[in-house]
Amino acid sequence: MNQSDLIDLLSKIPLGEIRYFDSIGSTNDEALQWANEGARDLSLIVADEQTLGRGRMDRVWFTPPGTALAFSLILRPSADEKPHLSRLVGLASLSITEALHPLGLHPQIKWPNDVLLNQRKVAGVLIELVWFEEEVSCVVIGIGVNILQRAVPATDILRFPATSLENALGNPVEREKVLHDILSAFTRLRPQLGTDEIMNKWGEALAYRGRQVQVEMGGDQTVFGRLEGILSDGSLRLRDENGKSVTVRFGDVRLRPYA
Ligand code: BT5
Repeated sequence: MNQSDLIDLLSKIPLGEIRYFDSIGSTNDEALQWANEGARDLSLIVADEQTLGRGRMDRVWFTPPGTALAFSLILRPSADEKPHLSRLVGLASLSITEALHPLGLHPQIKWPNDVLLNQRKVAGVLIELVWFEEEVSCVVIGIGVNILQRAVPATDILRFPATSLENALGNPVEREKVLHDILSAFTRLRPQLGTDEIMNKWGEALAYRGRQVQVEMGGDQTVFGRLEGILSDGSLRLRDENGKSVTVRFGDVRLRPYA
């Protein structure tokens, strides 16, 4: 990968500026800084390796060189998009699932931010906001996808089983094509952010729908229930054992199948 090949590869997608790094701390950190310096809408940072890749709550995201996709997209949301920013994690996850369908794969979204193949995590999304006074001025959407099996960390550091596209397909896939297809899906889906259509797609792609799950809420609170779907703000809807509807909002949450 290099900057000029990336520019050629992505030339048909209406992106902002593109920056490529052989190695970086975290593409999200670089994107947050660039956003503050005035990056254009849909500017993109791609790295071959991350030495300080992050997940939610500053957890480590492993990105060894030559094995994975690690990139961040900077969005300057329009006034129409601003009421729906909590849906962006769904939009980003759906962009990944849509890019994997043509490979014959059947990915699912483990709410809130993981993409699974065969019940294992193949990709993660990290959304971070940049505020200007009382308003969000930019959103950074970080996406990591395990392309080769060498991208998958050792099991002892994993909170959930992980896999790669190489493992799911039985052969390596060209990561540039996956990057192209995710970004192309994202720009195609973005105009649907405020619509029911995107919520329906998100709901249909959910892992564990109709199944009993447990959600660890950070601290020591755990909620159990049947996973029913997603609310219009992207919260998760469960039905508990007493038939009561329970809403789980974003935060330090950890979803697991239970029975
Ligand atoms: C995520 O967090 O899944 C969000 C990951 C976002 C990574 C992208 S890469 C580009 C951009 N720049 C960044 O610095 N980050 C974004 P979370 O749900 O909190 O999951 C984190 C957990 O996933 C860790 O605690 C590990 O257990 C596990 N993990 C780490 N590396 C992994 C990998 N390569 N594949 C699968 N699981 C991994």
